[in-house]
Amino acid sequence: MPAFPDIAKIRYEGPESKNPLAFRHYDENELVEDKSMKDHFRFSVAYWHTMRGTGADPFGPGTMLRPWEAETDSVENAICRARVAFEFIEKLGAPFYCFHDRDVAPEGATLDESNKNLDAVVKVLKEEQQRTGIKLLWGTANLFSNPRYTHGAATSCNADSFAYAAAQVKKMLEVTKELGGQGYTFWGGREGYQCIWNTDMRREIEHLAAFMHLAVDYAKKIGFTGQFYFEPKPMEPTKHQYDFDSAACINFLRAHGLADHVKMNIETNHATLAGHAVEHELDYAGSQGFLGSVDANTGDLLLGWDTDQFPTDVYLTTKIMLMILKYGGFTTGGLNFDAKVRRESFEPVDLFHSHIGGMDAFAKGLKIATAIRAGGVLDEMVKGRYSSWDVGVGAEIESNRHDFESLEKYMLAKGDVTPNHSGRQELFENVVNRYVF
Ligand code: XLS
Ligand code: NI
Ligand code: NI
Repeated sequence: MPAFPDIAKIRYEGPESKNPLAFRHYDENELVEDKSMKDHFRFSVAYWHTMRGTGADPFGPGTMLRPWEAETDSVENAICRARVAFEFIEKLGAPFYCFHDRDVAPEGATLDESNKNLDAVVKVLKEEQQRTGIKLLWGTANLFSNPRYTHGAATSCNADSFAYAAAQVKKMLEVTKELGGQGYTFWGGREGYQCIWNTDMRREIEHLAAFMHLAVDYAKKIGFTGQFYFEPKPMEPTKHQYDFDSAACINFLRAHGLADHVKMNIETNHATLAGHAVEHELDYAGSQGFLGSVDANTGDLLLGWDTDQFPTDVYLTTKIMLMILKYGGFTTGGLNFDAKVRRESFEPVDLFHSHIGGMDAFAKGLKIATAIRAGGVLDEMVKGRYSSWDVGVGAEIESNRHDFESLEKYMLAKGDVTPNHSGRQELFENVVNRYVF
């Protein structure tokens, strides 16, 4: 029995459509810069929010009406939920999904039982992938919910937590490979600390690096060739996470010999928690050669936590798409909606509204971004701003033809710097707006 009997496949109807269950901008086959929209975005549905989100918050229990959910979390129920997930993703028309091990199957009384539960559901996921053509963008393991990870997983003070996490990631690498997953993400749920007095930071960070090396080695051993991602988040649940932002993560990867194996999975709301805009994180990671994938969502300016809302702000999606295009587009990665409907939006149809809104906002953002690129005005203005580096002393410095002595000599002869380059921020902003409205 279908879970969404009244909802047909979501279609593109064009900007004039008033149908809440249609796309107005996302037309998966439309070519933009010689690539279909489907291939630009590689949209993915996050199993944990869309299929497991209950709406619970610290002040009250779940509110979501999900007629397909049974009272107890059995394997049988997990299988039924997996079928619902694919009905949803197929009707939505997203080509990918992502999940944690514990999202799709219940944890058993023992590790062995948990693995068996997972295998039973993975069989169904594989069947559904084959039936629909929907693919796994990346897999991951939940190394933060169970009390055994109270102090973290790889960075726990308890070595057994590290060992248990290793067993879980081993299994999830096998599962991700089995399902043809294109990547594997590390998000350090509790890989950080609450109190620096009780923390041996150097030791914890080294354990995290050792853990990632073990994962890379095991992937090689079993022939899993997907891309590894590291997802920055500065805080929540811990006070300070070691994967704070792109700069901290990339430093960590380089310092520990992991730079060739791991790229970044950048999440909008995590960037803002770190005091950055997402475009900063994307530009930083991209310029360093580490841009891999994106967890698409947005925060709320007035709430200081990871609210994981669906992105509907066209400025935001324009900025994200400008960065993605600047760095050559996605290869293994994609736009994973790590976003959830609000606690008050408890009906199944809200799951459609939220994803449709996000996909349309990205489609519009892509069109604006490509128009900005085609216009070439912004690029030209930026290039002009740095023109002193294209000739004379600037070009000489860039090609390593100077030292401090020669530069002193140059300046003694020249006299002083003429401040003749206005930043033109307001003009830059106005130029962007020419394309937005
Ligand atoms: C939580 C993270 C998480 C990761 C996957 O804040 O965003 O959902 O994306 O573990
Ligand atoms: Ni995320
Ligand atoms: Ni998040």
